[in-house]
Amino acid sequence: MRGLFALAALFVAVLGKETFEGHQVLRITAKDDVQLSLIKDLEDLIGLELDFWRGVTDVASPVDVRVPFHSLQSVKIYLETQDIEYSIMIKDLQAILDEEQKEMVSVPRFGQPRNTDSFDYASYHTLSEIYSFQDMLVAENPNMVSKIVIGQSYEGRPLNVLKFSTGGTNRPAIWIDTGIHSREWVTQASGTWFAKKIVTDYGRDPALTAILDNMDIFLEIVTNPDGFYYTHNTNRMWRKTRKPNSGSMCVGVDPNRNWDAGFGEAGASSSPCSETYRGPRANSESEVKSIVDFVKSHGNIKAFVSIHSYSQMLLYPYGYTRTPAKDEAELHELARKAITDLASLYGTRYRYGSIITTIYQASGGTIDWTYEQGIKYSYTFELRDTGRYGFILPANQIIPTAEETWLALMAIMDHTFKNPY
Ligand code: BHK
Ligand code: ZN
Repeated sequence: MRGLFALAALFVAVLGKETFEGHQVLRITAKDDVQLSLIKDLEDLIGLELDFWRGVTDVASPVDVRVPFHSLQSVKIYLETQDIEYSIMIKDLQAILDEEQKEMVSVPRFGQPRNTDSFDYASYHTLSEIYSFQDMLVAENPNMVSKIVIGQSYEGRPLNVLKFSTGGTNRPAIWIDTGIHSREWVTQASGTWFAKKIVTDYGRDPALTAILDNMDIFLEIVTNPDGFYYTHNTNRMWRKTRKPNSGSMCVGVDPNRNWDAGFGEAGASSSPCSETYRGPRANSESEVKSIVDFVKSHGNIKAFVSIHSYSQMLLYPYGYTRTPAKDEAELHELARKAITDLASLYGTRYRYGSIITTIYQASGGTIDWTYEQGIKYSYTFELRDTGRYGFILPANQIIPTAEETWLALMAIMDHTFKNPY
């Protein structure tokens, strides 16, 4: 059996894309703590090759898990035997991936866009398309936008950050990143839309104009380019970095467990094959270390927003400890305001709170580190949806998602601007 999978992996490596035919995404709901720990036990059965899209939390929140075809029978029998409730969220993953692929190639486009006005914001794009989008935006707005290369990925790709600035030196700044988990495609797509929104609204929207007249915005759209390239060309469900792990066949580190805040404590895995592998040491991933170096050398970042999908949540520190952040009251109130603004557009409902109380314990996470660096307004978004499509959000939801998220971002940026510290 082992040999068969190794052979399958080899074929993928030689011939191209991994397929997900017959894979299902199950939503499992525990009715008590006994059932919850039975579900947790599934995480350790490596041979099943389960992929937890929404991890195990508490009895109140369901678990979403991608089950490969070869494990479906065993998993369903396991659940049914223990009388654990589940439903099928996605009955054939490959079918919706085919749909996604069809949209990417069939949407009428007038060749390659020559400028950012003709760029198709309502479609998903490849890495090279996003890289050329960034260069076009810089070329079109030389007085406001510049591209900073903060480092390179493990495979040697540039880690590009767009800087939006109307002048000054080392102004207080807002950081936004998308796509640190490569498969969360609606985030990179939203990041692209935000970039265009900033240059469009400056001079038109008084609130954004005031912010940009006093602060800089840094936006890293493709925070994990190796993973992103891999999601397009080899495995759509790739989450981690692409650095090999010594002593293991499994590749990659979870870049949201690799930061130096509670690193190595509960809430991350020490196994290289896990989707939440923390890495050999804090900052072992250059995609993480490059941001760490940038944040430290900048020294004047006042808000840090790291954007993921899916689940519809707005989260603040901490993830690794139950000790409340000292600014919890203010962070909570601002989150409430941000999600209220977000919901005003299309009625999309978000939950909000600290990471550990709202999702689960997670150590080595981005915003725990930024918060401990003194960046008070540290937030993580989990964008649409709540699981109907999960990471494969249809492209016709990109713009609505970006638009509503922008309202929440504006709330956070505006508060940061009006509450200097
Ligand atoms: C968010 C912020 C900090 C720590 C964890 C999380 C939840 C996030 C994760 O890293 O496990 C869930 C996720 O990727 C889906 O976006
Ligand atoms: Zn994520």
